[in-house]
Amino acid sequence: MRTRLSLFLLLSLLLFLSSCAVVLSWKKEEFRNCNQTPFCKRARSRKPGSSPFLAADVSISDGDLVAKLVPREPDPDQEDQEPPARPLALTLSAYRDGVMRVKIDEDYPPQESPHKRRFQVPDVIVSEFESKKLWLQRVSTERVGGDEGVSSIVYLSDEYEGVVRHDPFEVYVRERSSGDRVLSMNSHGLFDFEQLREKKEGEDWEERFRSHTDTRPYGPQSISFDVSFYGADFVYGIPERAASLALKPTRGPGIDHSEPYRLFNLDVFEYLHDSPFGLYGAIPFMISHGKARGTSGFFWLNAAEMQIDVLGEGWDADSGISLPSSQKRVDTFWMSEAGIVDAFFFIGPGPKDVVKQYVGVTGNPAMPQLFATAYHQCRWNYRDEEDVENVDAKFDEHDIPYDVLWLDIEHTDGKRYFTWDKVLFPHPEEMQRKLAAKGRHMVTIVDPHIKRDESYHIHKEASKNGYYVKDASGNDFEGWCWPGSSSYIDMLSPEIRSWWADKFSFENYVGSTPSLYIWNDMNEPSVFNGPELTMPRDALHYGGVEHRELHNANGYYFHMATSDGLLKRGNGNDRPFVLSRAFFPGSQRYGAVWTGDNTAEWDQLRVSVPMILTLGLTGLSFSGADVGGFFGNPEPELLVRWYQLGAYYPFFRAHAHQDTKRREPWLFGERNTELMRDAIRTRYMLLPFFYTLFREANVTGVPVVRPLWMEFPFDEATFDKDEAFMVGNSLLVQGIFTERAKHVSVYLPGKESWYDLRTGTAYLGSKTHKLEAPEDHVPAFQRAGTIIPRRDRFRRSTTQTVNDPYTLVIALNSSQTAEGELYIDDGKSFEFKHGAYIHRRFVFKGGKLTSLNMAPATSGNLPFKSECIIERIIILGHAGGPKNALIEPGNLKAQVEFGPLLLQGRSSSGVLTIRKPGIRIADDWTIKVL
Ligand code: NBV
Repeated sequence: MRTRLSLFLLLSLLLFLSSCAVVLSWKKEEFRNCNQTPFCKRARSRKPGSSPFLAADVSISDGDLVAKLVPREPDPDQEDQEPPARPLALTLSAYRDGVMRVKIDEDYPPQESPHKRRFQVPDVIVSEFESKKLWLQRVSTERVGGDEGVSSIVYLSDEYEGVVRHDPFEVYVRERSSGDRVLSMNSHGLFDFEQLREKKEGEDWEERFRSHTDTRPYGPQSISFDVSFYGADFVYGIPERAASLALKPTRGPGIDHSEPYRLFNLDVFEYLHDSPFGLYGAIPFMISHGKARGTSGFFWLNAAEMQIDVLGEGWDADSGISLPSSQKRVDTFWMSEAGIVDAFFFIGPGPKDVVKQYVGVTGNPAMPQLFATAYHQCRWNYRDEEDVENVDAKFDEHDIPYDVLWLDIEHTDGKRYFTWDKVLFPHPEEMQRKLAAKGRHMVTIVDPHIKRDESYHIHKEASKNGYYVKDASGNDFEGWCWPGSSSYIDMLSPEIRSWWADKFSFENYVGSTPSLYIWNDMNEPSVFNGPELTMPRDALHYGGVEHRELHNANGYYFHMATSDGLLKRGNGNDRPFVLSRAFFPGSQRYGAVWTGDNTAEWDQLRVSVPMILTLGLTGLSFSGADVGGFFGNPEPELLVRWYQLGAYYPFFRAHAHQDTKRREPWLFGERNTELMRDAIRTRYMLLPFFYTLFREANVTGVPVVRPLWMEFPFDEATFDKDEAFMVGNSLLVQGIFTERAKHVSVYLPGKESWYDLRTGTAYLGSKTHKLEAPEDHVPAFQRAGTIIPRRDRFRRSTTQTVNDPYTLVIALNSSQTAEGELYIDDGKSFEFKHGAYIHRRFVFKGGKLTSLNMAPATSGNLPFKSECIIERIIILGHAGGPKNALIEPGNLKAQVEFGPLLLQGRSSSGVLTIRKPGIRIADDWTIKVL
């Protein structure tokens, strides 16, 4: 008996170690490529023009255009093609603000109740979106050429209309005045829809990959179609992957063996820095941009595995299809394993319009607490309470501000989340209180795999209540993860989510305090012994939904339930902070994301920029990459450069794998400590600016960091740039991505000048500047015509800064004008939703700076008071040499100095400074320089 037990333990250990080995390096063979993925292979082999559908019975019903997609006779040349059995139902709806939606599903006759309905992802589209629906009244018909040329047309807005061409079937948006197309679907006749059907005799629906078998009880059900973006030079979006911002073609002349862009949430270890392979999250939203037309977007709400090809110019040369439009375009091809077509066409026409249209559907990014926008210190793992205390003390000793200390999986009792290792963390509440006394917060990790251990309360309740995801035979699905044998809570069910949310109450999460927030990792979900390290596709969720249909939204639901837990814990008035690794459209409503397990390499530092920019374009404005690189040991120079760049990431956190050497900022000699301190302080100094941008993202969806073309949409030189980025509309940051760089080239867009953030030196726009690469910062420039609010006093954490004065940095343009904003609230509650905030607009014009109230009178009735004053106004690029400043109301005088100024320890020239104007941030005032 004993030997049997030891043998079992040994085997378990071996299995565990082998799974660890698997997880410690990127193994291509672990993951499927398109050829090994039958639906992708089938779809990719289809020929343009092979779509078997045509549109019929077009009419208006309930304010929508409805039609049937009727199968055409099968093409005798395409032998393997399954003839479509029944018609499909198409619904086209129009929404205010430039959105058209097209849904295509099976057309179930009312008397026929199929044993399986295709999955439509619930809980993503926000309820306000429905209220924007335009009730279509009529459909007109257009005939070009013979009967085949019939199209049905509906009104979308005064400028645009939606068109359904009948045969061949095609849907597009076009400009009413010019007839120019904006976006189209199925213009190349690649639309296909594998309908659910009975299994034929002898047919084998099972799919095998490595040692795994997918039973596929419902057989083939994939969907694919082509989408064209007109007037486009480039397409962007569809995260997550480590690749360039402008998506490179994956198919077409001269492109051999490229994989399509994959959207399938996976736990990918040591990912490569330039690959179309999909990582932890999936947002099937693509944006196009071009000089001719501007910007448009296409979003497919579907949570199954997706693969997308960007088709290189000439890909359709011998297809015999020629589009009626002569506009330049980018063609793409979308394939999904299951679900329905629920597609959104975003008309733009500007980059910010498209992002707004997208968040109009999927929700605005949450407003983070102030502390969350500051610097976070993480490592796998801070060992014990003493370690936490020491690290915390060292930050103070070295005068480095930080706001949050993180605990990874080792803080738990045997990877049972919501518990503490009693030896290492015997006094968790006291530990958190000590941090809180310095205004600091703590984050602990809560992963989705639940240890199957009868003495673990979460497991006991979940198994008793039937809250786990089931395997294909209906038993609790069991997989292998950190705690050993584990099961996974089925977050698709609202009841189960609510149960999970209750686990975050202070009574249930013993040892948690109000300053503790949460980190969700492994929620793709990661299953060490599962196919491609995830859950089998035939596992079953609430309502009989197959995991294949839901997979990409799995982490989203987990994130949602966790965030709801923190909301409940704080009685709805404490803004949750939850960092998630997996994501889906809508995740922006629940918190931040990060780019997972990167490596301490220069190329990975470089790719962090396009990765974060892409996330921002697709709604996820609060994101960052592990500063320093998760795997491996960065050389001090790389670590310092990563801090210098990371200080501008929306989410700024240092993190490291448990096998790496310790790398807190004070461990690499005085000079490096100084450099890292300086980088972190730059972030703290700019926090008022960042927080204002987070609010902008919260209201509009426009991301905190932006590709250059979002701010300079007509400057073609910016369209494929992804080594530099904008913070808001005012700052341009250029990373340094090579070792011992002597020089760095920076392209400064636009006609106006730019001011070096440190020295105030002006540089001309529309020019590439070759600059010396400074050791002590990465180049950052303030755009002429903007005003940036700062706080220049250094404290231990943001909590201590609430009463600190502000500095305004005014960068004048060639007409001697500038504008900027400042948003402030209590930094933690939801009272801002009821008007408890200050939002000022600063305008410098005609030698006068004016502070205007931006908070609408109707914004609510809760006041927010601040006695904070402005202690300094710095004016860059002033033409004259004024001596005085006159402040109104009060007719007060303030001193003006002209000449060198210490900007962050460096001397600059030609700067005008108004010291101690003594004005309050909350008031209306003007300052005239005379
Ligand atoms: O929880 C441990 C790590 C975590 O530190 C990291 O940030 C996650 O991305 N986690 C992955 C699991 C294991 C990684 C090898």
